[in-house]
Amino acid sequence: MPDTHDSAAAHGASEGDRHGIHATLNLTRRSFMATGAGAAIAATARIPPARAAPTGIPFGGAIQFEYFDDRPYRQAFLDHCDIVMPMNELKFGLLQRERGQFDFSRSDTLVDFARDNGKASRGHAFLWHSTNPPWVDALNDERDTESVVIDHIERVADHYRGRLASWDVVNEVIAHEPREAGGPLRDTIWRRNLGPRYIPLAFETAARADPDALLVINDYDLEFAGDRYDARRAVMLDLVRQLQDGGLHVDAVGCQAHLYAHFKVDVDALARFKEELEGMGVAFIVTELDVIDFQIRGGVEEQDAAATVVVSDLLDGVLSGRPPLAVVAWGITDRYSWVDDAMPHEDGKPSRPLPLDVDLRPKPWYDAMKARLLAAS
Ligand code: 9MR
Repeated sequence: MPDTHDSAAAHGASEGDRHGIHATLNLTRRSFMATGAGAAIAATARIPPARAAPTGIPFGGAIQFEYFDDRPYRQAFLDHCDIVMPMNELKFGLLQRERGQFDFSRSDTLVDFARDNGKASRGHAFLWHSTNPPWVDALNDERDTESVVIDHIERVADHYRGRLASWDVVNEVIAHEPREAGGPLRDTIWRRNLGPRYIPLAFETAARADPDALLVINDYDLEFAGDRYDARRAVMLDLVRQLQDGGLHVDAVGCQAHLYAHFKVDVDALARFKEELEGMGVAFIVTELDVIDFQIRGGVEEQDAAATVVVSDLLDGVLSGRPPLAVVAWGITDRYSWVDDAMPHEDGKPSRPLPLDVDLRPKPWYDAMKARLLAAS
């Protein structure tokens, strides 16, 4: 999970920092693009065709293997979603716990469930800083790390070729506070051993391994109002530009949209960000929507009212310009979510992060969102 999500407010940057964005952007073209891993992909940007246009913007949910035996839970994905994707089961540490030994059993169960029921699915994620096995965290040699990246992406993409519509190629590569020393990229095992070139290396390998999957760069905190969020949007635009300069395809930017109910979405900045991406031929996808309401006082009514505002603001930004590829929620019901584990209410009141409550009843914000997605085809 984003390591310091809960302290986002504490990271509010000083005015002076704002001017440091580009000064700290150490992605020189040379270091960034030195992938050394074969021919570059054609530079033509492609906006993927909108999917399922006649029935609106596709809605999805992330499903978890550990709750798969809960039949009503499973059924809720079939009742509500066009896309059903594994939440955790395609992460590095779950697929390749031991080096060279791949276990696709859990992820296959979920991807097959989606496909057998006529649903699309998507992959999350080839490279992340979290949920890596101990042997990955112990890597310390550049060439060795490079071969691990290439081998993992090739094996996994190959296994799922034709079965996943898109892949989060890299996840959360931007530093939580990108203007701090060491930014703008997050310090990860991949960056430590390979430098920033691990990002184009991952995109190049993924494009070769599954040429038909849409390739997504996925991150959080891209939607709120404030200097740190402006900085994160700027870094994302720079990353996409540099990947394209190197001849690589980025099909879409994934906006996780873990929405703090007490924060303000910057609708205009989000719309502008999306428009800039569209200008570069890059689409937009909401990948991990949920509502984080631990700061909301009162009861269910207050929680749902705050959620309605923050989700509606997000949609105002996201639905301006071209339709997003999809909106995917990070779960489906409040029965199971990371939110209460990571950011519980002080008084022990349950969070209400997801489209359906614990009894699988739709929230008002979910009904409103579904109507807007349907109308936006
Ligand atoms: O919701 C996921 C939780 O079940 C896992 O334990 C955790 C660690 O793998 O990851 C959570 O999902 C994260 C996602 O992969 C990336 N963005 C933030 C999500 C919430 O932490």
